[in-house]
Amino acid sequence: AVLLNAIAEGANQYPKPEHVNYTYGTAGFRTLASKLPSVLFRVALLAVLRSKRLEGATIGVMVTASHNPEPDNGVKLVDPSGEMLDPTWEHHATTLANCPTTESLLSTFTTLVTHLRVDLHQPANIVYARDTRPSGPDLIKALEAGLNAFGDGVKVNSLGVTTTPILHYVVKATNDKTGEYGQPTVEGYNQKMAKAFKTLVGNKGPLAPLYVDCANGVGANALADFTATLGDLLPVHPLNTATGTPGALNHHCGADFVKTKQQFPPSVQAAGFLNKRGTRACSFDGDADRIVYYYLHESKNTFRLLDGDKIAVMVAMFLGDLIAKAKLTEDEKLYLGVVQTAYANGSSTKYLTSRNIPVTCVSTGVKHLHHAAQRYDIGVYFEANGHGTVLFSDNAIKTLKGASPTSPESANAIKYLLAFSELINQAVGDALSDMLLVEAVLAHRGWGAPEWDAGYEDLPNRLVKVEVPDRSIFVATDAERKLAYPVGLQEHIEEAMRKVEMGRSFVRPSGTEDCVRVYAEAKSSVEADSLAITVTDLVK
Ligand code: 16G
Ligand code: ZN
Repeated sequence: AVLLNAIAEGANQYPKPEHVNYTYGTAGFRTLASKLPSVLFRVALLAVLRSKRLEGATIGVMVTASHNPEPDNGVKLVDPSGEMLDPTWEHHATTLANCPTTESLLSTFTTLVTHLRVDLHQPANIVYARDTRPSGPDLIKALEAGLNAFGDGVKVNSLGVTTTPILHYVVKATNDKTGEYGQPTVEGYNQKMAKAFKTLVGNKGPLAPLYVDCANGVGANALADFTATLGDLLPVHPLNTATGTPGALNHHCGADFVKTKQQFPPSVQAAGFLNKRGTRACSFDGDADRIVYYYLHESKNTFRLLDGDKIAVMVAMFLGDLIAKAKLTEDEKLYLGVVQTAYANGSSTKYLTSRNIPVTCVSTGVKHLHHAAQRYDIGVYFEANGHGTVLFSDNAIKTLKGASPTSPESANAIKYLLAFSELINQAVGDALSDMLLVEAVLAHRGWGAPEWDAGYEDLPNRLVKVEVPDRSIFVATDAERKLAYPVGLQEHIEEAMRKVEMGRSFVRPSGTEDCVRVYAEAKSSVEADSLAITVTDLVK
């Protein structure tokens, strides 16, 4: 009763706006920041319930809207292992967020406690953070109001302003009672990565300078902290670091801009360093969980994108070579595979499968990729948009630690594989950690951007956003590569595909916006365009 009174008091200060319907989707709750205070208050309640349900395991709460424009914001929950919230709980988040009144919130809360068998006497631990958005502080206050309703029943740890992947790291490290994953702090994160990076490339430095577009977001802070820890092994030149400038966040910069526009951020181009052969730059997104690379093609003088697919292919090939060099015995054999979505460029999939690297295709959204990657000993997953990581199974780590090297080469390969497992964020895609992963592989291969790019040529492709009256009539199947509904549409899409050389197209309802997306690729740019237009017309 004391608790319910406290919740009621708080809830009254954060009433749900009328006529708004919230959904906890692939990216948590995400919308205009002004619509979110009540959601934050209620998310706090759910986070505490989840932590208590899991006997006090630490749950994370991240306040961010990633690559969205600055007026947006969002919130998502992180499970104890550092992964996204258990999908069966997403629905409870939606239910709480949509209770129209304080009374209905209280009764829903009480029902959830019973239904989810939560013992309110259990401890609860919550760690939270936000990105640099101006709406962040007020939303954090709403979150804290929800947490405070439990009084001493919950312990909180605020990380202040930090990246999404650092929050995931801290959650995972806090819950790892062995302490092996690393110290559960921002410093612990930086030290762990710096140490692994030095093991991998310490004798190859200083590396070629790297230009990093921080999207005017929180990645700028994380990058500065990390480079201070690392020293001058990797000369980093940060760009777009104006986290305090209103309107600057993600504006004409950042990973999403580069990937969707397929062009340089004007600010990066203006900096003028791209003309030097092989000079590579990369862009983080607004919360630094995505990264893409790019460079200027020397003779053609054109923009060349090195996206999530290019990263996945280079990394998988390199780790595959290391596994071969490790000369593990038959019993110790490690299976490596790549997980992609339907958005992966057809050329990348073909490149991998023709080199006997197994590829799994899953639906869009990190949780699907993450779970599929867990089925390999070493699972490389990347979305084309630059979100991804590499997962090392417990078996892989145990095997590598226990392996007896047969030569100096195999000893080195084993050492490097273990260092990669430390360098790579095992919880979630992480722009900073992925950047170091790419840099380490390039340094080992002795490659610049053009050599990395040379592996395969992307098929020209188009992504079209189509506004439709009701996107719920579009139901995708087969890892979103086909449409099950509306009945008959898939046949027409396939007919259009057959008309262009190497044509591939699919349609799926967006999980984050009120639209459907049409993807088309083909042998030539003209054919990709025409396929995209035909399929868009079919959908309208
Ligand atoms: C979310 C997903 C991202 C995916 C995107 C697709 C997470 C953390 N994020 O941002 O992985 O690429 O949605 O958006 O899962 P769409 O459904 O609007 O195409
Ligand atoms: Zn992001």
